[in-house]
Amino acid sequence: MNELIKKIKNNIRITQDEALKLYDMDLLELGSLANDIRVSKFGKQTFYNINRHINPTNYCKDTCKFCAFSKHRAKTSYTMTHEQVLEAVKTAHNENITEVHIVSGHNNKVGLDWYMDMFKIIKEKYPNIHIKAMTAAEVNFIAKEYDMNYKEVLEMMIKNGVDSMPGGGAEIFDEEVRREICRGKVSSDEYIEIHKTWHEMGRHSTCTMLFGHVENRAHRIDHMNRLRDLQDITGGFKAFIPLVYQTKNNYLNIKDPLNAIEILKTYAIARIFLDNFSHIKAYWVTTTINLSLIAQEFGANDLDGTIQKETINSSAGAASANGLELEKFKALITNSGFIPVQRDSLNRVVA
Ligand code: V47
Repeated sequence: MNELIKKIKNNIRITQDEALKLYDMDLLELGSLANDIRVSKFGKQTFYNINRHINPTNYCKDTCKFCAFSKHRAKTSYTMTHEQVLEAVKTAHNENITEVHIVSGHNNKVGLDWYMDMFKIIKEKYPNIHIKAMTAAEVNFIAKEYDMNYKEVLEMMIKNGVDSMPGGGAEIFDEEVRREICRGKVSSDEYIEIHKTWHEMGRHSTCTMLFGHVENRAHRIDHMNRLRDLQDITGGFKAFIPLVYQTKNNYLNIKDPLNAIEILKTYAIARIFLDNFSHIKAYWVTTTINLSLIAQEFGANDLDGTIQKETINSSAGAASANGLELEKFKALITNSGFIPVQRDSLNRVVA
């Protein structure tokens, strides 16, 4: 272990085997290594943005076992009209958001225009709001459904006002786990190819990892490794977001959710292993706000945003349905000893 610690302290890239070994390290020792890296990059600054999540439809042709959001589990399906989406953006605009984060089910009933016109209408009305929309899973769905290649879908998104892509749909890249939890949706290679193509078009995205279900530690490291490899090539990822699996209302039926130690170790390892990523996000929605604040000491430098409304994770048990009030959010960061810094969707500081 001493050699490995020396390597990390000297900022030398670690291997997958070494990353796996870090799980055996004492939590506080591991946290301290990750914190040193965090402090060297950002000091005590913790970044957040003022955003609004919108999930315009839960109708989904796919059935992911971990999902409580889609109509398969929610039983009732809904699809918002463009007017309803616009109304949600209008309310959020009045509260000074800089970003809308839009993720939908794979709805094969509404047509391609429903997706694209939604972005166009928002952009026309609110040109200053950054539209972060269309996960790689949605891009793959549209491409297959309408017989298009990825580049054509991505170009269409840009033409209609999408600025960046969110990281949803990554789950766990290991093919066997993927077959078990989300058979039939975007494959790992396709996820990587879609983000790579997007980056090559000069655009940015974020990436995620859903953990704490049937995967093991090695699967998590393999997942991060595939992202690190792509980041070496394109540099297009703006953040890595480990999403803690929420146990309620879904088909996975996991009896033992992860404990805080395993979650914090995963954040710390992400900070150390992903040496080519700037922002490691402790998405408070799935981590809980209390643990997110602690994760600031374990390598995380970003807590996402105020969210305002959230459906995907709150359907599965997260306490995020109505977001967090901005002043309270900032006070929580400050009272935990960090400095809240508002950023935009591309990590630039908002004055
Ligand atoms: O893709 C679904 C995940 C994702 C569950 O890119 C679940 O900045 C936990 O991707 N327990 C959507 N997670 C959310 C997402 C996201 C969130 C915040 C920031 C960003 C970003 C992206 O939520 C889905 C899926 O991976 N999810 N069900 C569940 N039961």
